Formats: sequence, C-alpha cells, structure tokens
Amino acid sequence: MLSNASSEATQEVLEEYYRELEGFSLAPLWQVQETALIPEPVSKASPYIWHWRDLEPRALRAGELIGTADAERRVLMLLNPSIKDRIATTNSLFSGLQIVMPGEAAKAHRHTPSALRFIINSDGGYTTVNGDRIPMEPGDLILTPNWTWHDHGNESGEPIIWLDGLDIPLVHLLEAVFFEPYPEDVQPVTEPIDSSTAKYGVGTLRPTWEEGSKESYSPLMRYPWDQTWATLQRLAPNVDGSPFDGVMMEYTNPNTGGPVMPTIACHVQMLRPGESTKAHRHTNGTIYHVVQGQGHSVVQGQKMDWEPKDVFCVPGWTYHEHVNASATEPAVLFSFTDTPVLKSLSLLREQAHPQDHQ
Ligand code: GTQ
Ligand code: FE2
Repeated sequence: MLSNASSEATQEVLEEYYRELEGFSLAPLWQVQETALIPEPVSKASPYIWHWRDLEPRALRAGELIGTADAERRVLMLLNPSIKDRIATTNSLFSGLQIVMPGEAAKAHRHTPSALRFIINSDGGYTTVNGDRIPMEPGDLILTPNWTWHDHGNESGEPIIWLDGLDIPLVHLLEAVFFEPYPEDVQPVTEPIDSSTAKYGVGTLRPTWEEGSKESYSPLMRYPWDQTWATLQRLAPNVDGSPFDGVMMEYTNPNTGGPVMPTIACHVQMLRPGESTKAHRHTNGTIYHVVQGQGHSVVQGQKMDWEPKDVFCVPGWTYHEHVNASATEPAVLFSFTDTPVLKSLSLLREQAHPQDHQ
C-alpha cells in the first residue's frame, strides 16, 4: 500500500546520514527543492542607471591615463552593482564604454562572445570586420559577431566613444569562450570600404552570388543612423506602435528577418512627445542607451530619470515602463537583449502588469 507517512528515523540518524552523503558528492534534493524550483524568476541583477555626466569625464580620463600598450581595449565596464562575482551588466549580457584616442588603433583579434557597438561620439572612426572596413558615425549600430576578426581605429583629431555590448556572461556560463589575437596589429582590408552595407544595406535586395544563410548572424555589419532615424520619423505619426514600447523597431538579419545575432537582439524605439507606455516584464533582461530626448523609466517601482547618452539596465522578469517627459520632442532609446537565446529554448515569457502601471 502507498502511504505518506514520515519515517521514524531520529534527528541524530538523519544528521549522520546527511554528513555521510557529503563524502560521496551527494546531497538530498528535498532539502533545497524550493531553491532549485522557484515559482518565477528573481534576478540577481538590480536596475541601475549610469549617467553620461558621470561617464564622459571618466572615459576621457582613461584616454589620458591609459595607453594602448596598457590596454588592448580601453573599456570602462558598466558592472551591475548586485553581481559581485563576475563581469556582467545584466545576468547574461555585458556593456562597456570604449574610448579610442586620436591616431590610435585597437589591435585585431577575435573571440566567441559576439559584440555590438552603438556609436556615441565619432568623426572619422572605423572598425574592420573580417577585412571589411566600416566607418563609424554617431547613432550607427555595428556588429562583430562570434569569431569575426575585428580591430578599431581613430584617424580623427577627437576621441571616439561608443557603447559596447557583448554576451560574455552567457558564453562564460556555457564555458564556450575562445579568444585569438590576429598575427599582426591591424588586419588587412580585403573588401571595398563598407562592403556589407553596399551588398545588404537596402534590406530588400540581396546579392545572389553570396549564400543566403550560411552563417547564423547578419551579413550586414552596419546599420546607419540616418536610415534608422528616417524610418522612426516616417512611422511615428502614423502608427499606434506597442503599448509597452512605443514605436519600437528591431534591427534584423536581412537574410532571415530574425535577430542580428543568435545571442543578441537589438532594438530602437521612439517615445513620441508626451508618450508613456504601459508596464510589462519579460524573462529577458535589457540594456538601454538614450540616443536623444529626456524622460524616465519606472523599473521595479523605482524612478530613473534619463538624459541623452545615459545607459540603464532592466533585469529579467522586472516590471518597467517608459515616459517621454517632453511635450514637444521625441525620445529615442537603443537597446539590446538576449531574447534570441530565450526564444530558441522556449524560455521567453512576457507578462503585462495587471494594473497597466506600477
Ligand atoms: O572592442 O573588441 O567591451 O574584445 C570587450 C571585449 C570590447 C572589442 C569589449 C572586446 C571588445
Ligand atoms: Fe573584441
């Protein structure tokens, strides 16, 4: 017969038994089941905002203090204050501010973590990706996917600053990090300048002599700001957009219509003058960069005021909503997330706030 009765083992016998298990690398699940199988996610990360007024002087100071001999990449890491034991901005993603001083070049290398750059200040910067030399203009999104060779240079008279986004925490968790320096400091440019934009930049035309979907990442390496801005401006007066995100557009892989890289999706959203969104939460965390405008986001009940060039993070499964504080000017946010990973594993969930607002 089945029964639910407790055993009659004494406390003493049980303790002895648990101690013995340790010696065999065994442990009772029944003592920790509630830790392993929680009702819903509780992110280890906190919401946090880095203000440009604090970032800029410290980034420029790094440019003065640290030479290229001391730093292969001069990057100020944006570390989540609640994650102490590893390099992470959200649970799965890393973000940093990179500075390249006039005349400098950052050495060529490649690695399995994928990277994106959102250009903040640049007038004459470039990144070369697998032999394709790509100009960097403010507002451009540039990709350096998994295992692509990349080096950066600044041939202008002013420091260049951009926001880096990488999936370093995720790839570390999966124990799949590989890194390789290029045999020379700078890789040769083997393609016509900005060739991925020439071939794929229109999005609706595809070069027939290249295989459609050989790689899992986008064949387009630069998403220029002028196209992004023109699209947002044209759409904004004529669409409802998303109740949670305003006029939000995803940067896509032109071969598939899917995310730009297998691990990272990139979005840009316009909050129209006076627009405020409803609150929702989703399993993916998000890192935001304010391209223009002024406003605030409420994240986990906490108000975060933002201004141009600020960076803030929203951990996974955390309610958030956005407000454009201006009655006359649009606000624009760039953001990146790990949604492609969650989606492909059937782990992407989204929930609207039951009262619409926090
Ligand atoms: O620019 O290649 O923020 O390799 C971290 C690692 C930037 C880069 C980062 C990198 C890079
Ligand atoms: Fe790199």
